[in-house]
Amino acid sequence: MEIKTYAGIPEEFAKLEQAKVVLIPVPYDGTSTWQKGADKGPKAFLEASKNMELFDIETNTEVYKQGIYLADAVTENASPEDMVDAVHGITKKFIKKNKFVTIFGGEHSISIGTIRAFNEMFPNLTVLHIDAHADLRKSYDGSSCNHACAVYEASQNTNLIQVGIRSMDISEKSVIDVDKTYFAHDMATDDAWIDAAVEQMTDNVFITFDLDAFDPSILPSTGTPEPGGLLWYETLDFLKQVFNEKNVVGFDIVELCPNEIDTSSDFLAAKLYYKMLSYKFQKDNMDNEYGDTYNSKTITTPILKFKDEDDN
Ligand SMILES: [Mn+2]
Repeated sequence: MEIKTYAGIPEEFAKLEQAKVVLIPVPYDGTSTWQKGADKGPKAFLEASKNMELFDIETNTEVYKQGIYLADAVTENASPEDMVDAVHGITKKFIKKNKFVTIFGGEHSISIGTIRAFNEMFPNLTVLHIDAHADLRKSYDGSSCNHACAVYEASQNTNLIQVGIRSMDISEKSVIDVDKTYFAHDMATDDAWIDAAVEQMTDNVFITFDLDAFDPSILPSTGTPEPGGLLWYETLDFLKQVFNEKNVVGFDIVELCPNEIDTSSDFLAAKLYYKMLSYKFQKDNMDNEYGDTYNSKTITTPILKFKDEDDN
């Protein structure tokens, strides 16, 4: 990838040693079933980010000054399983460096690796899954590392909360926990879901954000668009509350499937990513306890600092 820094930020804010945030691109599209092109997502996202203004009005911050390191893209694609292993390994490596780790896909199967890494490193993990689709199949098309299986593993060994769901297979009914699922048709008529969902979260929260959760009217460039999705400000209101009340330990954003005619979806994805960082670091001064690594007092778990080891 010829793009050297996230959003074209000056190199002084993009060095690994000083950066609190790591961004790992995963241009993978091995298992998508309908429109191909999620492998081009990271490049379109990074291009759009370069054209974004970097002062966030709402939080009155310039979060890029916390430092954002753009990692080498994960290009392993020999098999879905190999890709998941590679994503898992690299994600864990950067968590152990005490960075706030973020991942941009690629299709949703990459999250099997990201979630596995976060779940191994943070106790009592909540996975907040924002998506149009339930993604709860145990296996699909001969693999448990298919995009249709993105959160099956999380459903078995994390506190999984699903938001925005409006499409699923009947076979997933035996897996889905309806008490922790917020269906789009209910969300459309009552905003009590925001408080209810936050209430169900443990302190450590990993967010996996499938962009098809958004309504196709504001985000058409995704592999499997579904009508009736989230709009911009309700999404931000929800995320703001999650970041304010919980210890968000990392996030991924997946399923941007760009096209050359309309780049507005790429910009939405770029802005969403930056907003999430702005909320995360809103209360951080430039020189407080974060230092040059993500090793925050806000981690209220027994793990205060990970040893920087190269093993997985
Ligand atoms: Mn989806």
